[in-house]
Amino acid sequence: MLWSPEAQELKRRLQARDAVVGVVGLGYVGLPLAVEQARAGFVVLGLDDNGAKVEQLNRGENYIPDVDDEDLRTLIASGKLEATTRYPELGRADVILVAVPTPLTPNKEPDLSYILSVADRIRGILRPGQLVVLESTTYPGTTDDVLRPVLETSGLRVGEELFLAYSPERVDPGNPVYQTRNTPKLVGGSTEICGELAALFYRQSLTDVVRVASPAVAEMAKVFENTYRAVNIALVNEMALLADRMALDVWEVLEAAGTKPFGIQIFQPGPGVGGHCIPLDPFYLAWKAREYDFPTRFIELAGEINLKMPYFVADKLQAALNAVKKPLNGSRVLVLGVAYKKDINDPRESPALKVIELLEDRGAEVMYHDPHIPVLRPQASYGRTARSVELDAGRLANLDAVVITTDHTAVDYELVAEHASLILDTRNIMARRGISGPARIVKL
Ligand code: SAJ
Repeated sequence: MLWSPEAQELKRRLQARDAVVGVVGLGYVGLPLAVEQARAGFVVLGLDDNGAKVEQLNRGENYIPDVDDEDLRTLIASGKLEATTRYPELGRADVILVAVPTPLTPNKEPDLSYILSVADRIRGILRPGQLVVLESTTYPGTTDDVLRPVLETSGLRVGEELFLAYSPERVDPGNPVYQTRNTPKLVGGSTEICGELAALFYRQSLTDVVRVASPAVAEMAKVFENTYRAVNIALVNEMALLADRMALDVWEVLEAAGTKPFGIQIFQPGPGVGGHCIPLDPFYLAWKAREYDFPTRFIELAGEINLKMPYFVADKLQAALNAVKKPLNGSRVLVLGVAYKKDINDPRESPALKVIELLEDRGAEVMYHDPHIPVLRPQASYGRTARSVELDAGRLANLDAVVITTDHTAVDYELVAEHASLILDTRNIMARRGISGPARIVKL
């Protein structure tokens, strides 16, 4: 393995930790990553197109719950970390990490526009001796077949003067145990030397770095991780649909199955699948597989079942109201929790938004309460601004139903059970809290 002078110089800088690290995209992946690299001793330059975020960061103000406020303030004050919107400043970075969104187009095709926009804007400032690492979740082949050609229009050759790798983010927002620092990190280099340099870089800040043969192996592993979740969540959701038909308690069935000490991982049924990963990433693989005449039926079926769940929730509520001779049309309903999962403040792709839309379409008067989301702004799946209402005895007593769509910890479920008349619990939180009434509680 022949190390070019540029590769040797970069290796030295990484080992001495006097390399400058650029992080493009300062969201729930990029900011924790930037903080981790700065804590490891690198000078870090964060880059984001959102000027307000950049100003907020440069004032030492944090906006990502998984980042410690004090850590950020200290790193900004010490000059170890700074943010900018100006791409030319990345010219001084020895390492450039790219953590930008990889959404889907309206007809569920990969949207690489963010990655391509970054590639187009950095290729002009690339210089010999830089390492570029893509972290965004994407289909196998993106790094070598899409990103590499754009970067090489700079005239720099990957593996000689320029180094390229893929290392998927594995951030589980809100996870109290696994954060950026202690989550094993896959690294696949476009060439052997690229892989060596990328692994060396991450080893300076993370506890467990796993080298794989190529970017495509790492890309495929990451998409598989999220496909695994989407398929298994869909499986328990299908069990919930079937158990409902059979008048069985799916939660009891799954709890029983979960007593098996080996060979099973129990997922939980719910109102649907939200977030910016699980509903989207598997379709990156499905799209790529079509190029090989390969129908990924598990992915399509999982998507179909998970998308059914908000409709099932609306039907369940309609039936529960019907049992007390109340039409859903005209009923006052409180949706409890609009974040896509518990104890976070992110409503993206949240199934609760679809539930609200369906209930309103069926004539219900819907309001929401979410302790982490005081204001719900218009977004892809939700057309207007709404404000979280307070949970109080008077309001609860004046409702026809409460639908628990997100099982946030910071909610007074006893108060809800005390004053509401009907609760549709799509997360089984009431049973988990040992609450059985006096409200009538219907489970998914
Ligand atoms: N959900 C269920 N039942 C379950 C688990 C989840 O209905 O048993 C729902 C959640 O309520 C949520 C959605 O699925 O709406 C996604 O849940 P998630 O826990 O996968 O949440 P994400 O997308 O924030 O995080 C995932 C990471 N989660 C875990 O590994 C636990 C991981 O797959 C990725 O690191 C991350 O997406 C990503 O960035 O790709």
